Amino acid sequence: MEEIKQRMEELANILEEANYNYYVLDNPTITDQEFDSYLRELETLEEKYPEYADPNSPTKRVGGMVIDKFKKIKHQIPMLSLPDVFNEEEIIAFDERIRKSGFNPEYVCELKIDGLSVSLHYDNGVFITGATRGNGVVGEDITHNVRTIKTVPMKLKKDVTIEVRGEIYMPRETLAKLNQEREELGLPLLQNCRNAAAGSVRQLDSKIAAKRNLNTWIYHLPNPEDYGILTHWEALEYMKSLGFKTNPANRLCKNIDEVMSFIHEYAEKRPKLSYDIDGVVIKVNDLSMQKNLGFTSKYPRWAIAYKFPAEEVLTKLKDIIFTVGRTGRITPNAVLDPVIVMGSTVQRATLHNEDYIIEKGLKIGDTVSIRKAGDVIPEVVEAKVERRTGNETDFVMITNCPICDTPLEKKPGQVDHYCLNQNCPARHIEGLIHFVSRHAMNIDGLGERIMEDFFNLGFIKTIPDIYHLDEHKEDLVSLEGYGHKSVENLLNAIEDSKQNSLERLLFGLGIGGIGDKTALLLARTFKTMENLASKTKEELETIRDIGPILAGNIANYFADVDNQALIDKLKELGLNMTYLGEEQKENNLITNKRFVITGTISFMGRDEIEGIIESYGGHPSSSVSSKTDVVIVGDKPGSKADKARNLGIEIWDEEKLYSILTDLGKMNE
Ligand code: 1X8
Repeated sequence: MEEIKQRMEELANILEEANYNYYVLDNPTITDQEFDSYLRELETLEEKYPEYADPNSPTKRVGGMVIDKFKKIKHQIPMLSLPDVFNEEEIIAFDERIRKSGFNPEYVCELKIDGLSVSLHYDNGVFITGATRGNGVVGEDITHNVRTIKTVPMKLKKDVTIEVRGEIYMPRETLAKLNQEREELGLPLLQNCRNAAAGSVRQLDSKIAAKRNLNTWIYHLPNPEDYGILTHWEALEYMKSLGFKTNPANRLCKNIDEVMSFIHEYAEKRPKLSYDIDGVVIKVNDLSMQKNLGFTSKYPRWAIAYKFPAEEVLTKLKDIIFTVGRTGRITPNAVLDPVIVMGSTVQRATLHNEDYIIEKGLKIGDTVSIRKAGDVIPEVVEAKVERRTGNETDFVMITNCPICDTPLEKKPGQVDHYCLNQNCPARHIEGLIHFVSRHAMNIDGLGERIMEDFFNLGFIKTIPDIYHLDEHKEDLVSLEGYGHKSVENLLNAIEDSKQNSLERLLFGLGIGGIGDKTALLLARTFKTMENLASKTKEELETIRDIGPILAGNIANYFADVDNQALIDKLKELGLNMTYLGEEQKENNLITNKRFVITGTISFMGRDEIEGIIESYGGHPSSSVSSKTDVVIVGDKPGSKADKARNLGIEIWDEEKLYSILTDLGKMNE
């Protein structure tokens, strides 16, 4: 037996070493076949002798561990953030401030990785936990996912007890591939590497993180004095010697001029790196100097993060189109040849107003430079006049509303043009957003932002337009963040919404004072739209909970010819106008079953879970009895869990609930 245990340890060591050589040093020492054969041997032994299986075994790198919630981990030393600086003057000022304290510092320059910070703990060289930064004081235990990251050693090269910190990131290429897959599956695309990495480590099931090709750069040793270390550079070397992946770009700089050269060098190299960075971190090298400089209430005084200016890229200004806001304000928008800025595709940018365009001297057909302000909202920086061919056309401000053709007005001293027509359909946007919202027609994929976009693009101007969206299928597919599959899903969701029960449509119409509860009451009482529309104010008032004001609103709504025309149109389009009783979505695990939830569910609020159960025709209830079909047990469950067990009632733990909700498409990521 001892021999078997020894062989298992030996195999684990061989595999861990091979893994280190391959992933950290980028220098394979054994063939894939050899690796696989050792791995299989170890897997077989672990199956046979589970008592010897190590939770940190190389076999666990593929994931498989599922947790039911994220435990909190308190950081022994808070994980601080760094003060950001945005220009060279501020870097010089940082250096001068330190010199004024009587120091002549060396600096370490490092790349600022766009990922998420992580703290790793080892006990006698053995990996124990991985935690996110969280709020800096308390983070989340992501140990199960960290184990799947190949560059995180499970066993250090020395048997030290240590904490190190660094960044988990997703390589750019991995994000691109992942988004390609998501596009094919009709899932929303991930916006950048940082969100993708953060989303990956916040998975309960480690199989997902294992597939995300996450990687690490380790850059901080919180307790250097415990290891006799005197400079940050030594700390980096030490962590490297233990088997951590430290960034080869790190550089020891003798003075601030060398710091500037580093910054210039990496501003150049940035686009060619295989991962996203958003700046350079500059740290005082000498640890006693660091100690002397100390901290402000929020930040260390011995380090800063220089943030690169937003990346600028060139593209073509194909057109300028105008949108009308809720207040009637007109906004010109640049229509651009799609281009990738900071990892996401840009094809629209706001041009604010007429003056802004005139000031920048933009012509349609110009080559323009684009950047993301605050790295999120794209903006046009300038026209590249030297690239003009003579085929550009002058910009001309419109004089009439692009939606209703009313002449635009511009008040003296103001820059904005307005459409002041109270009945301009542009103002209907709020009503449209309400119509598709969750408690109304509940059309998945038509969120507020998207409705505004579709409105501005002219695809949806009135409620019936929603049901004609399929006519814009080709345009939709070409939009940012959309693929064939997601457009397909959206159009299906719209089509499906035609079958909604009457109360959803009633609520969606936005009749004054009619909330979702009243809409349900009306639908239950009158059964059909026609019947409801035929009632007088007096007749409506006889219903319990319907007062004179509501009754008046309803009667007036149906007396209006425009509203009558709208309802006729919707009927023609095939929208259901009758009360269907219980919602019609079905799922054999939920429909017609009685549920009780006890304890806290870590990933979703109780209301939301109950809402989903109801939407599938299940019945949430608060007390367990022999009639209860399923008890969902979260953290700190009450006596209900025991009662359920005694009664032999089916129990779903968080993991089971999570997987069912995932199957129903109710979990993001
Ligand atoms: C954040 C980061 C640091 C480093 C790299 N990337 C980051 N995102 C580094 O020191 N090399 S330090 C840091 C922080 O202290 N908040």
